[in-house]
Amino acid sequence: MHKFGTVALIGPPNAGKSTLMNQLLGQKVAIVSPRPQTTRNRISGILSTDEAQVVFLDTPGIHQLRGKMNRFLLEAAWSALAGADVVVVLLDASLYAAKPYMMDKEIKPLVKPVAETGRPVLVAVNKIDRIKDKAGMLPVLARAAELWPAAEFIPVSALRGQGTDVLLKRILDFIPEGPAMFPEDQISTAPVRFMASEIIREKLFYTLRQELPYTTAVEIEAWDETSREGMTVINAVIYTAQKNHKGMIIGKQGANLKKIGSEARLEIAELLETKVHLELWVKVRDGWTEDPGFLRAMGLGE
Ligand SMILES: Nc1nc2c(ncn2[C@@H]2O[C@H](COP(=O)(O)OP(=O)(O)OP(=O)(O)O)[C@@H](O)[C@H]2O)c(=O)[nH]1
Ligand SMILES: [Mg+2]
Repeated sequence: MHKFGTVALIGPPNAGKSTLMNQLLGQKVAIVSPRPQTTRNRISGILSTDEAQVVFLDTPGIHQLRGKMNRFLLEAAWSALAGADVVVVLLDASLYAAKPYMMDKEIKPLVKPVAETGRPVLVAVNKIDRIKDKAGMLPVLARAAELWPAAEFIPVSALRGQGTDVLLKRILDFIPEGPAMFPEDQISTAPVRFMASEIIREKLFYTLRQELPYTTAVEIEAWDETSREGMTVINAVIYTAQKNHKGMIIGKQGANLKKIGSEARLEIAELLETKVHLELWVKVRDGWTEDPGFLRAMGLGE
């Protein structure tokens, strides 16, 4: 018997959704950063084994922020619930152990929309590796069970891979019978160009301070595999919504751009399994985070 199904990964920002997807796939598909609102799209990751093919949908974190881009992010997140066979909710247990008052605020907005899917709910209580005193988990689990009586709770460390085998086994229990829909070696439905732009965006999160990454979007302008033997030449534009951010993004004597470019180039080369020449440009696009046309052009929003 072979199984096929879809799993929505949903949860508050920074809970570890993208980390969990990468861990379950054993390969990096989704970008990860220590800062909230890293993921901006619904991104698929495909796990193929002899017994099953499972499509995971990583999503932007559910938050209460305003603005057009944030509305598009929420739409992308909620849209993953439609058609999912199982919903996996990620929670950051280490955050709640330290700040119990965050729990109600972050969990309550999730319960009703998830319940309305009528699908089984597995709650992955994540980042347990960060909780030194395991007794600190008990009040977190108790309150989570009160807020979400219908859910099943599974402690995990998405980063270290603790408990993720138990989670995967439980997910598979709910995946229906069906043939594989994708070739065995296909890891995502996202095009490589998108993945390259995401890698650049990830490096922005690691290199730039404060709100700078949040004003940026990345567009691949040129992708040339033929002009130079054994090399893919990529031109990418980093858009910023604010004029005064351009210089800060580039950095002193281009230091930031150089760092972002060289880190991204290495990782894109690994993804493409070829040499890569990457050129980055920074352009100002006033207020793009409020411009629906531009947001759609960037793949944000349907
Ligand atoms: N210690 C520890 N850190 C983790 C774990 N899972 C995720 N992290 C870290 O938490 C941060 C956020 O992880 P992401 O996977 O980007 O979180 P996300 O839920 O996808 O965040 P958004 O896309 O912003 O909604 C990163 O610094 C991860 O390395 C874990 O199990 N243990
Ligand atoms: Mg993410």
